Amino acid sequence: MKPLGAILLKQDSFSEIVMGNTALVRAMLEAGTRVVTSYPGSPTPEIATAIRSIPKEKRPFYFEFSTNEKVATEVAYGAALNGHLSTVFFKSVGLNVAADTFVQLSMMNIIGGMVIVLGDDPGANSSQNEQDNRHIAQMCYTPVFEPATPAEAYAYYLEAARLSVAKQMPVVLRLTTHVCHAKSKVRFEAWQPTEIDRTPRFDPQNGPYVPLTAQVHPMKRKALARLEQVRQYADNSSLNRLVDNGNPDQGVITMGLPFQSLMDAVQKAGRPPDIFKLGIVYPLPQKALLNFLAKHASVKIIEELDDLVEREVKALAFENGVTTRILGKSDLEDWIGEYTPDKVYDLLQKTWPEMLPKRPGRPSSVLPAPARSPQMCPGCGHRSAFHAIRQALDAKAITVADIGCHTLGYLPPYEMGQLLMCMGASTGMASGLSLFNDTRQVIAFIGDSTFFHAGLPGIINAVFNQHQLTLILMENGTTAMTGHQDHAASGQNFNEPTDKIPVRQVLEGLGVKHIFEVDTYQQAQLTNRVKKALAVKGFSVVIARHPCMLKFTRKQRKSPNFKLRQVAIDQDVCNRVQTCIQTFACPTFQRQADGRIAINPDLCIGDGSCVQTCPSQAIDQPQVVKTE
Ligand SMILES: Cc1ncc(C[n+]2csc(CCOP(=O)(O)OP(=O)(O)O)c2C)c(N)n1
Repeated sequence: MKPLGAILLKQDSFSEIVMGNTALVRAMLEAGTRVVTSYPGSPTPEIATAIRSIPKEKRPFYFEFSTNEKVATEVAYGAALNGHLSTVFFKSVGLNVAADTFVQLSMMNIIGGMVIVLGDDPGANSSQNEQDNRHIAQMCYTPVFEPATPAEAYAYYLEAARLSVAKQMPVVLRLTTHVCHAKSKVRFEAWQPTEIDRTPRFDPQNGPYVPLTAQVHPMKRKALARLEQVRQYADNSSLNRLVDNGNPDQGVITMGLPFQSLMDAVQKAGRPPDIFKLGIVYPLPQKALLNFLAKHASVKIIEELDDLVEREVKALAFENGVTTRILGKSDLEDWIGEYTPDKVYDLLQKTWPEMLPKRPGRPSSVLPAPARSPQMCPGCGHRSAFHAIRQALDAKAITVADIGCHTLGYLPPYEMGQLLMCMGASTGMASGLSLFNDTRQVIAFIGDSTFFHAGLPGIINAVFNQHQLTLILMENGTTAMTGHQDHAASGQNFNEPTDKIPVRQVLEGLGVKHIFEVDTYQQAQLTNRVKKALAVKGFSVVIARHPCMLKFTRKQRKSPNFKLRQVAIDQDVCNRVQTCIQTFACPTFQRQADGRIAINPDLCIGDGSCVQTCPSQAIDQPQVVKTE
């Protein structure tokens, strides 16, 4: 089988089974996209994986992971002003970070065109909420396309790019988790690489680009006028389509994943409803929808998360005197979670009980998959850190988490990180918790990617306003949580090696006076340094450093000289106090039926960070167990 990069670069038309995220990359090539930027976050990082599969010298566009979503949006916007079609992609909550820039885009003449690929996450599969970003796009007068399958992700990107270039406006391609990650057959068109135009074409005459005072209203008028043009375009676009089942009584308006689920459910319907599938979810095709309403006695709106389409369709019907019965969300659960085939089946059944039989319950012989709680990897430096830091804290200490692998410190037995908000929020929240507080220690955590992403302002604030807290900077050299993307202190960007921006020097530059550094495997030393940091008057930082062991061992295992080492338990010495399980909690340690503790050979990576944690010294230093 050909490598993915070679498949993506094929010049003839072809079909392939691919993930939605991969299909997008081919669409970027075909559309002539020249600049792509991102900050990692599920469900979109595999777009970068597919980009990486194309050798750099054959990639007809520039790609970077920027320091955060706002910067990524600005880089893509700047490139578009030079005439390059550009794309920025990130996860749902990334739009909050990018928002200050994103809200301005619709007022600008984006000469090269710009597609914003948004990975929304109904179900909160890997996000701290399930925000519906259609709201934000509406607030910003920006069209939103929503595909339902990988094939549509490909086709809709191409159309979004065409529209964006034609109207010189931003267009959002809103994906949801299962459209990004689903795999299905996609037919790709032929493609010819074209020469990159290296003339910087920025011209202020193409603007205005400075939205100040008198300029704001004309610029806003332009944004609204463009949106109106897109409304008319939406009415004629084949991205909105009718599935005509010849049913004048019942119709459904839906889009995206709920459409796929609905198509599944209606297979069992005696008399299926007509379906209006929206591909452009903002602005809505008003004439086509009015026509659909007028032709049906009752219309159900099946939309994941919030009721945006429902409200607009109801308003449309009201304004036009249409008396069709419009059925929207009926209870709280309709606002929550993904619209899976089962959920949509039940919704349809509840709306029109005669249409479908009730869904049979799960046979008692089929057990649900056991719930697995998330946990840190064997050898994770964060585990050693939590184990050691716990010893330095009073029982009443307040511990504030940030987002990253270290968030898992909130789990038992570590129970560190009693509150969590969003990226970069830990130092600010901890600063607030330190006010009028002379009795409880306050410590905050932050990962190194988050430090650069959104952590710096909180730290500057803590220095500037002299807050009394200790920040633990968990430096593992990578953005571990989202799949090991490089960041400013990794010594490597997406394209090439770079100078590291050392976190210590950044902290010094920001005016942090009390900085302690330690490798997290040196647990006693770490406990000690945290105690010292807590004793400082004012703001202090402990850099708790250890490479991400998942990344490190993956690399090691590829070496021809790799030798697998593992620890062992000396059963004669072990007195079964179970510190390894109860307190250190590396998943490698497993309790046997007879009460003995064993090492799981599939998990132990032989890092030996556990050896120091056993009070009876029953864990032997790692020894070679296998040579590959
Ligand atoms: C605004 C925003 N963008 C992206 C993400 C996805 N995300 C979760 S944690 C994280 C960073 C993790 O890296 P780091 O701070 O270095 O911590 P580590 O996982 O390496 O411990 C990212 C990018 C997010 N939650 N919010």
